[in-house]
Amino acid sequence: GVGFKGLLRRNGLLIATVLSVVLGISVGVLVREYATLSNLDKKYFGFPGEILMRMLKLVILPLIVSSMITGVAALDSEVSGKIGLRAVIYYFSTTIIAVILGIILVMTIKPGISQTTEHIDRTGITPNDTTVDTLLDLIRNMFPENLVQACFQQYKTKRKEIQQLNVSVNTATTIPPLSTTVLAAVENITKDYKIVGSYSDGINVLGIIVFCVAFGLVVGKMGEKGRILLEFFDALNEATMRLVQLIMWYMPVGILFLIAAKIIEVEDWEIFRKMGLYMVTVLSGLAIHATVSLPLLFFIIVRKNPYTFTLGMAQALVTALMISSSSATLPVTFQCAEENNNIDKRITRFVLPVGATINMDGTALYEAVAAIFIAQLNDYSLDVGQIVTISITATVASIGAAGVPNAGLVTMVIVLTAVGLPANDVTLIVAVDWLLDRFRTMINVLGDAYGAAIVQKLSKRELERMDLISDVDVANPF
Ligand code: DAS
Repeated sequence: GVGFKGLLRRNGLLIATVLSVVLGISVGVLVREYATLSNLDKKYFGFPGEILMRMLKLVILPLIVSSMITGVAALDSEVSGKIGLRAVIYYFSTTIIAVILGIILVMTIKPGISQTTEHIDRTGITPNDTTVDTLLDLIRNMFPENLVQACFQQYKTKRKEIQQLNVSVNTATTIPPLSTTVLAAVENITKDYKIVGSYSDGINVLGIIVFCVAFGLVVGKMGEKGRILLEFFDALNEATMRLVQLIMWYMPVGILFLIAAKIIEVEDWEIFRKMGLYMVTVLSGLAIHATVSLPLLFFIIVRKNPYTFTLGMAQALVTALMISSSSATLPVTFQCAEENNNIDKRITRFVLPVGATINMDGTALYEAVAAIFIAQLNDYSLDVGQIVTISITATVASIGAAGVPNAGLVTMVIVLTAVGLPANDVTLIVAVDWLLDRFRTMINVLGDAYGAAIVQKLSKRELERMDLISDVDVANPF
């Protein structure tokens, strides 16, 4: 009846996307088992998926610029200050909750105890300047010297080194001793900061956000004179969101090939048995955070059914699961938050881009678990002080991680060096990172969406007051 048809129409795209995931996995498994594909064919398999990633990344820049500027300008500075503060308090508290959950789980399940690796002499790595450097660079990234360069500079991101790390796991029969190569490679990635902080595959997101907040505040105060700018960026936002709707129709196709190619490409499935308990620890932490901690906080503050809200975000969650990038999922997160969950544009435009860059509950939980797992692997007993250090550095590292694939893996070096753990065990973690990254990215996106709903609820008075005066206030384009 109407019900089913209505459901199909409303969720048609979501159903098609989920079907394409299932189809993609089965095609991937079938091709792996029964087809001998040349490297060339394997590359072709991934091509439609790569096109999807590129389309989503392409709209990140106009989307962030237009939504941040209009979002900030629509709120006067006092209100945007309050909303920003609420958002930051939410980000910190949910991230800390995630880290504590992760530490409790890894200390009880103890995944690292069961698997022993030969003792690797910890040549007493002392916390080096990586942590401080990364923090300084994070701040440095917020003030790009040149906006054009920040918007369009193409980086060679260091994902290649991570792939090499992968290779070293597959080929190495034993975990390499504290080899300078691995340590140097991972440190080199961190030093390069192409992933840490804010570079999401070609644009410096954090730098652009800081500029847009300042610019939006100034334009919002220009009254009639600023109107032309506000209307321009509002139209740009509208146009970009329409573009996103078109991209979303291509999504099922792109996702099918993306996941199929990934299944075909992965060589070593053996590692999943070896790292099984570790993965269970991470995945159960993420699951509890997503189904208990966040919904509880949501229910206490928003007083609505959190699971309906999560269902409204499903398209964005599946996207995040498939492309492991919060930044590239941002267009879909906007779409779901505004269309399905009716969150006020004045909130989403302001908090979603910031959340996608600095609010990563999944990543923080993952880094705390991985660090303690590595300590267990090396039967390296951590004292309370080091546990506290891990929770702080995991939080900072998750803020420092950009919304791109593998970012959480790279910033984990900060956590490891902070407690003097051998960073070379990262090679073990790397081998399963491509799968765990998807799930932690999904939780990152869910945390951002919940944040928008919670901040909106906490800002109800300000928004209502603005609705009252907005009829007279010409500068407000909404
Ligand atoms: N993939 C990152 C993201 O987009 C998360 C991570 O790497 O930890 O959120």
